[in-house]
Parts: sequence; structure tokens; C-alpha cells
Amino acid sequence: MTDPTRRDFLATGAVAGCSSVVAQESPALASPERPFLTPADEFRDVSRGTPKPYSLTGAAREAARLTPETWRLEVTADPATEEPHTKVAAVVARPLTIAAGTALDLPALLDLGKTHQVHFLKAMQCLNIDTPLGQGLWTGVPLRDVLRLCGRMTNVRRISFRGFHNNDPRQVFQSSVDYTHAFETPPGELPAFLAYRLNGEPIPPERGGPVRMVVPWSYGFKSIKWLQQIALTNNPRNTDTYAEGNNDPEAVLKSAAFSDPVPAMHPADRPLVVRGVVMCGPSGVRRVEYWVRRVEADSPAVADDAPELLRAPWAECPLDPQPDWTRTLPAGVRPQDVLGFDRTTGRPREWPLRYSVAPFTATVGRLAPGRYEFRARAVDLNGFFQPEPRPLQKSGKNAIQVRRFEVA
Ligand SMILES: Nc1nc2c(c(=O)[nH]1)N[C@H]1C(S)=C(S)[C@@H](COP(=O)(O)O)O[C@H]1N2
Ligand SMILES: [Mo]
Repeated sequence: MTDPTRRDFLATGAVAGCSSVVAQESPALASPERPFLTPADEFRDVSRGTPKPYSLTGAAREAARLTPETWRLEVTADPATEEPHTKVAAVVARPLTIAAGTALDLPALLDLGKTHQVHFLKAMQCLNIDTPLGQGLWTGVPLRDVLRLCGRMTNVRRISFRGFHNNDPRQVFQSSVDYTHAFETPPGELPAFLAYRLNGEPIPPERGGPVRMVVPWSYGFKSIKWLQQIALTNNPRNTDTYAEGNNDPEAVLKSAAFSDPVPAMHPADRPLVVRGVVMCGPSGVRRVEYWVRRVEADSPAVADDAPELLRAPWAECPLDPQPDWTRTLPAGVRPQDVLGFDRTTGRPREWPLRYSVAPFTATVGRLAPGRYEFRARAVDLNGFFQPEPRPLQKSGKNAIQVRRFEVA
């Protein structure tokens, strides 16, 4: 009954540092041959644990309940109280536990999917890495529909969740959403959900399978891989592991442009074309624009909010036409069934799609020999220029990338 992995679910945060995540350039979504959907094994991986949970095989993987047959989800109420924030504990009518034989298994989740399944496109982005990790078509069941199985709940203010962590409390990686975000999805908004398919296939172990939480509006740390435990709590405070890294654990994805690396040397007789992707956060994307700055070896760096940058002659980078949806989406997934797409026309209701990335092209043309810097930035629907409105990078990675190169 007392499963050591469940102890201190909400009280502890992981001691395992965020230092395992090093900020660096990722080629994953910034390569010339970028497909609209990133193959599952080409996402850049951000996983804690020693050994990494996905490296377990055979009996060890079964014992960890990381196979489709052994996977179980427990949903329990957090009994903790703590003055002054939590005067009474959360209560749930029908907890789902392994001990009582009521934990949810994969067939039961798939069965729920027959009536509640959702599909949508989301780019995974780490709050601590410069470029998005990959973009997928995720399929699963909204968290709200799973939690309804538990019947009446009282004094629940947050929903906290964690994945498998090698039975080592220091490897715990957990995250959470508030009650409102779990249950009261507004029309047109995307729900947090328990995903069991990625790009039309079962989610592979590397991407968090059999079942992964996907929190559409947030950075990757909310999308808990190898999901196994959900706790309903009356602790109103955020206990996300990522909060310990000075991150804003309620950050939402920022609209931001990410340009592909520019080769260090560019021939003067060839026009320069730079590609990239723009992430669409809740504030949308009005346009993407670029600026090429001539520099000398000793030119000082230009800050993202320097007058020279703000007054610069930025030029628009058109977004690519939308892909052919019937050919881009996995077999069996109709465009009109993807959240964010119009039910009758089968076209996205807005473009770029919220919480996904769309490719753009900057056609710079020919440049005279010399040294240059290339920058691209997004302008959101409120007229804010990247990295506005929040230049705190721990609340959303959206610094303007600087690509230095020489034309010869
Ligand atoms: N259980 C678990 N879930 C996790 C993590 C982890 O270490 N353990 N890393 C998180 C972080 S910080 C990110 S950015 C994403 C990365 O997802 P990916 O490896 O599928 O690209 O997974 C998230 N989910
Ligand atoms: Mo992350």
C-alpha cells in the first residue's frame, strides 16, 4: 500500500538539478530538410534519470510499468494540509490505485478515447533551450475526461502529475495545472490531455510512451513523460520541479521566430536565403521579419531592445503556404478532426496554428563582401516585437537569435 514512489508526492521537488539541460542551438527544428511533422525519433530529447527511463528494457521495463501491458495510471487525493494555505485536504470519491485494483490501464484509456479522443499539432519547446525540439500530431484523451472517472471531488485546487522515476525520489520530475485549466477548457482553446499516439503511432519510450501528458500552452516541462501518477490537491501553490530552476512555472509559449543557422561563409555571387520557423503562442503571429546588419570585426553587440535594432529597416519574411493536410497528417487522421481546424472546411482556423511552428523564408538577396549579422523576429497580434512582452527568458525563450556570417 505504501508505495515509496508515491511518498511526498507534492511536498518534495526533485533535487536532481536543472543543470542537465544546457542551453545550446538545436538542429532539430532548424534544418533545411525540416518536415512539418518531426519524426518521433528526431525530436531533441530532454529527459532526466539515471538510467533514462526509456533505456530500460525487458523485465526492467515491465517492472517500471513502461510497456503497454503493464502501464497503470493512479489518481489520488493529496491528504496533506499545511497552514495557512491548505486548511483542509482534497478528497475524491473514487481514487484510482494499483493497490485497490482500480488504476487505469491502457485499454481503458483507449476505450475512453473512443468517445473523447482529441488530435492536435504541438511543437515541444524546452524553456531552457534556444530552439523548439520537434513538432508532432498528438492524440489522446483530455485530462478532464480522465478525471471525471473519479467522481465527486472536494477541495481540489491543483492537479499535479509525475512520471516514472526509477524509484529514486531525487529523480522525481513533476508538474501541474490549476483546476480551471484542467476542467474548464474554453471553446477554441486546447485542453491538457493524456497522449497515447504521436504522428499516428504509439508514443515510443523516448518520447514518453506509453502515455504522456501534453499541456499545449506551456513549455515542455509540463508535458510529463512516462505519466503514472496524478494527485488532486488543495495546495494552491505551484510545486513544479521546473520552478526550482528559476523558471516561471506558469509561463505560456511565446510567439517567436527561430532562424536556421547561416553558414559562416556565403559566396557574394549567390543570393542569401534564410529559412526558419515561427512558434505561435497565445498572442498569435502578425508577421515575421528580418534584418541584416553590416558589422566590422570590432562592432559592439546590439541588444534586443537597442534603439539601433528597434529603428532598423526590418523586412517581412513570408510564411510558407500551409502544407497539404491530407498528405501531412498521419493516415486515419482527418484534418477536420484536428483541434484548431474548422470542422467543415478542414482548414486551420488561424495560421500559424496556436502552439505549433510554421516555416518562413527570408529572401535577403545578394550582399557585398563583408561581415554581417542576420536576425529574424516575430511580431504578435498585439503589436509586440520579439522578445516583448516579457524579456525574462525564464518566462519563455524568445531572445532574438543572431546569425553571424561573412560574404566573400
Ligand atoms: N518524466 C519526465 N517528463 C519530462 C521530462 C523528464 O525529464 N522526465 N523532461 C521535460 C522537459 S524539461 C522537456 S523540455 C520535455 C522534452 O520532451 P522531448 O524529450 O519529448 O523532446 O519533456 C518533459 N517531460
Ligand atoms: Mo525542458
